[in-house]
Amino acid sequence: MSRFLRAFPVAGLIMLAAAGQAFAHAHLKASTPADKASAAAPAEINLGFTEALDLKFSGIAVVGADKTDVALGDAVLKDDGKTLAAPVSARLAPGAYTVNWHVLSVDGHKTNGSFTFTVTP
Ligand SMILES: [Cu+2]
Repeated sequence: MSRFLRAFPVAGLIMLAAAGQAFAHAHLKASTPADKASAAAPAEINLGFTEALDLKFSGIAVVGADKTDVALGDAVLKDDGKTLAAPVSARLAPGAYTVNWHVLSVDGHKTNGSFTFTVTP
């Protein structure tokens, strides 16, 4: 025990809790399509996270350049518990798209983010 922790035990606990949370949150590790990728129309949006997710409170939305929502099938959680995927219902026309995601990791923390990709002709 350092002198600091003896003098400020509550501050020490808060610091430990904050450090634990930084590692426990689900961050997007990899995706298909990848961030800023130019690729053929994807059949599925696939997002790999650093932590296991709670499917019930996790979701993916894709928006086209004209702000219209792209129809996706129901999102599923892959066997590793960390990969969220949703089938793309219709073939995407060439153009720019934004993926918006939100997830709840099993530690109870919510994270969200977005990235873009381009479908080539
Ligand atoms: Cu967390």
